[in-house]
Amino acid sequence: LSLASELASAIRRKKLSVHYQPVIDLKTGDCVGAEALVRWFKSNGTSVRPDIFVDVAEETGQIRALTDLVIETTMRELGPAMRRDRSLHVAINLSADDVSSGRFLPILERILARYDVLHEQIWLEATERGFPEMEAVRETVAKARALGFKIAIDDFGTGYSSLSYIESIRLDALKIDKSFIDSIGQDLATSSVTPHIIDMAKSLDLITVAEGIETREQLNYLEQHGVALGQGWLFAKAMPARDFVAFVAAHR
Ligand code: G
Ligand code: G
Ligand code: MN
Ligand code: NA
Repeated sequence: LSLASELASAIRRKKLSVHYQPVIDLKTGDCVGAEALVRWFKSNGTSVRPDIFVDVAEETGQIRALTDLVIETTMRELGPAMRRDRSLHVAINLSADDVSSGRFLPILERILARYDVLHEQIWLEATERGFPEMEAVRETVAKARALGFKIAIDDFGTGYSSLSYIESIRLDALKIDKSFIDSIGQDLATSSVTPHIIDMAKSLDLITVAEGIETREQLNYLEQHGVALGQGWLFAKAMPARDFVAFVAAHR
């Protein structure tokens, strides 16, 4: 059986899981939200890496169904906690196809209403590469923001977007790619770029989120440079919903 057809069957039978990585307020240490990360645990005990099967989904026309399943699972699992705590957000990763078609929006709207989650509690993440310079992207982003969703640009600094293009789209948050966080305190090619990436985000007046924080030194640097939020193994790896809800309760 090919990976593509196994994936089709897993999506159809709703056999994909979602894990949630805590997003931390770097000043207070509070958990303010999560990033939803899709997982595929097969019944034979093995698992497939998301970067592999998300690519397969994109190449074989299954990404729409995957995105829908992630949205539905996330709202079912985190909806009750998000209703109790309106300051809690969850970030959903979108593919380029989702962003340019905007097709997920009505589905997301319907599911939100069902679970009584507010638009502002949902962040939509798209990578810089998912933001081709297209009118359709601009339209989807504008429509989503008008509805109250927050838009975050993922893996910031790794794409080829010009600053003027980024500036021309109204966004809410910018997620600084892990490669820049890795370079903090190291002698790497990206080390000298990191403070500029942070300054750029601040000058654009966006919420800054640092990805992949693994050390206390990185945390201190980011906090001192005014980065608002962060995720990484220093705090927690992505975890099942039940564990995430307990994590939030312990970190508020
Ligand atoms: O934990 P990590 O290995 O989860 O994720 C690997 C890659 O897969 C990352 O680039 C991440 O953005 C992407 N990814 C994880 N979950 C989703 C999802 O639900 N949808 C899409 N489109 N990408 C995802
Ligand atoms: O591309 P995106 O940023 O959506 O993907 C997030 C990816 O980063 C996921 O694969 C997630 O598991 C991974 N990740 C999150 N925090 C850390 C970290 O501190 N260290 C490492 N190595 N990976 C991380
Ligand atoms: Mn992401
Ligand atoms: Na990222």
